[in-house]
Formats: sequence, structure tokens, C-alpha cells
Amino acid sequence: MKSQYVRFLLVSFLLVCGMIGCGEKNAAIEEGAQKAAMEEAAQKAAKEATAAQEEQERCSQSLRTPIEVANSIEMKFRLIPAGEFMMGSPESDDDAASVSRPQHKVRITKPFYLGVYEVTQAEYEKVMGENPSKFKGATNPVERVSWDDAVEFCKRLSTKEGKTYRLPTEAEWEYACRAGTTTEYTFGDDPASLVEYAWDEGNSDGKTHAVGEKKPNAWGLYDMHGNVCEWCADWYAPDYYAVSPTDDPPGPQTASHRVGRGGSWYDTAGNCVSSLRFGFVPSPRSANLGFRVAADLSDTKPDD
Ligand SMILES: [Ca+2]
Ligand SMILES: [Ca+2]
Repeated sequence: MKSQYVRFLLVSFLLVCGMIGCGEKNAAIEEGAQKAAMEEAAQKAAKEATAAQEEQERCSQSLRTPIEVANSIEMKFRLIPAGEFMMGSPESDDDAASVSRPQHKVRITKPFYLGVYEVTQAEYEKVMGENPSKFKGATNPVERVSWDDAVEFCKRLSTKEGKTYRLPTEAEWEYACRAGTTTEYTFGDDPASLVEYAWDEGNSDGKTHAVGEKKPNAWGLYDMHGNVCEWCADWYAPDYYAVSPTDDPPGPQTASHRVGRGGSWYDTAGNCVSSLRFGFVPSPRSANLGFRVAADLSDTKPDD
């Protein structure tokens, strides 16, 4: 009787051990599979980025316009070739925000120039004569700017330079951010790699950082993920993607909010993905909101 009981205990013990061992094994297999998927996504992004870079060079050669131009206050801009992309998050990305769906084809029909960096405080001060930022630093991005402030900056810069500067549309912004990539970030899907490309909640120490300290994307744009979230030209409607036209979507005709993109120093890695859309009322000035500037090509040719 006693030996039977001991045997029962022993068998139960072995069974439990087996189950724990099995659980560990399953977890290890899952971790391995996830790692492999992340590596695959990183390789895919690298390949897509290389192709996009080649396209940028081709565009520069065929239009005889430089890949990089600068204006009189030394703001730098990169050439963004015309092209098509899938805007938003695919169905396969099951934890993506509903505002980033449905994923849909968008065509950017004209090449344009986009700021290499977020507009800095020094640049903003030169044009607007003031610096409203909370986190002071000449080469830090300007923040605490309303959407109207950003538009006013573009207007005054246009007058100063004799060319048209403007905010990018939301579609132009995501197209430029992705730079050919179809992954969640411009380097793949792994949030652990974001530290190389962005200032977000995890590494920002609760503030903005000088622009251009992290790695750029394939088209040479810095801080598209994180640092400050960036105002776009469009009104914001959470369901706009269902009705968006394919060619150069301009956003809804009117709404209560404006679009912000890319997440900021204040956001989690998940909020800094290429596809995520934010809507902000246009008037408040927030320390996590700044902008970058676009310029149309015909206005920025060197022989103009
Ligand atoms: Ca995801
Ligand atoms: Ca940014």
C-alpha cells in the first residue's frame, strides 16, 4: 500500500516535471520563431530600402535635380521620388490600430523635397523671431507649436526664400517615412531595434534630443520615428482610409482635428510605427508636437 502511494507520488512528480519541461520547450520554440520572424522582417526591410535608395538616385539623375538641397537658412531637404505604396497597416498586423486600416494603395504622382530633419529651434527663431519650445536647444526640434504656427512658419519661409514651402500631406509623410519599406518600422518589425533610429519613451529621458543623432531612413530622413510627433497638412478623420482616393490623397475636406505622425519622445515604441495616425486639435501647443517642411520640386530646382 505504502509503496503504491510512493509510486503514485513519483509518477505524479515526473508528470509535472514533464509538463514544466514541455512548457519551457514550447516557450523556447515560440521565442525562436519570433526571433526568426524579426530577422526575416529586417532583411526584407533592408532589401526594400536598397531598392528605394536606387529609385531616389534614378529620379535625381533623370530630373537633373540633386538628391539633397539646402535653402538660405541651411535647412536641408531630400528628394522624394514619385511612386506607389501601400498606406496603413496590413490585416496580418493583428495589433495595429483600427485608424490605420484598411491598408490601401496610394500613388504619390509628383516628386517633392522633404526636410531631412524636424524644424529646429534655431530655424524657427530665424523665421518667426521666437522660440516657444519647452526643451531648449538650438538644434533640438521646435515644439509647443500649434498647427497654425507650423503653417505660418511655412508661409513666412516661402516669402523669405521666394519658393513654396508647406507641410507634407499625411500620405506624403507615410510614403517618405517608409522609404520603400513595408514593415512596421523603416528597419523591420522589431521594437528592440528602435533605439538605433529614434528617441521614444524608452530612451528619451523624458525630453526631445538634437535632430539627426540617430540613424536615417533609406531616403536620408532623420527622426521620422519619435523625437517630436509631426504636424501634417491634412484634417484628421479616423475612417478616412475607407474613402481615400488613390492619387495624392488630400485628407478630408474638414474635421475638428489635424494629423500628427511618427510618435514622439513621450510615446511607446508601438506608437512610433510608420503607419500610426494621430489626431490633434490644431490650436494647443504641446511639447511633443513639432513639424518638418516639404517643398515642391519645380520651386526648388537649383537653376530656378
Ligand atoms: Ca504590430
Ligand atoms: Ca519625428
